[in-house]
Amino acid sequence: MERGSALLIVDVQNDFCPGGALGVPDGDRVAVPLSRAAERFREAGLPVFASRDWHPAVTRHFKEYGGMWPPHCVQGSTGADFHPALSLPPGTTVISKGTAPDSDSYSAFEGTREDGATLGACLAALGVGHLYIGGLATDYCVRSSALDAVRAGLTVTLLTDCVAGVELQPGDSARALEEMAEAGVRFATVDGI
Ligand code: VGL
Ligand code: ZN
Repeated sequence: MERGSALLIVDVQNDFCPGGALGVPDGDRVAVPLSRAAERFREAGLPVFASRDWHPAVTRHFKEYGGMWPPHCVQGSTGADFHPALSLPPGTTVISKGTAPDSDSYSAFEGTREDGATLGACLAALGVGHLYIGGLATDYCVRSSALDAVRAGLTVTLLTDCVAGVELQPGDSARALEEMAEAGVRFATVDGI
């Protein structure tokens, strides 16, 4: 958590938690450690970003329109709200993604702040060189965001005690972790940073 670090909390939303439209096993268990991480970043004066999956009601991301997922995280729905156990410090920047009706947009780097600025532009403007990432889901949006962060030239640390995977196929999360490691992503736990 040196100067130039930032935290990205990926998609800790009701629909990705048990009982939600696309419940990730143990998805709710990342909320508490990520809240702790966010508080530590805030105390250190470091930026915190929280992405949210933010889909229109009709999108090719959903099964009924040719995609692979049941409807989830529809803009303005309760399922799209951040999980109640996730506490975001004042000043957290929300990044919305998946708003285009014709793409999956798994990566938070395809998302934008309320004023339309991309995540990449926000990070660059703040001089962020090291991005810490946790959230949901390991095998989709976390994976995709971490790989994009590496491609953007950032040092990336994945908080391994703050992620959970969809696991459509058993082993998907483990494979995603391997892929991230090969790309140069570092691994740490919240208490180790
Ligand atoms: C996600 C599946 C569909 C994610 C989003 O946030 O990982 N997964 N949409
Ligand atoms: Zn989605």
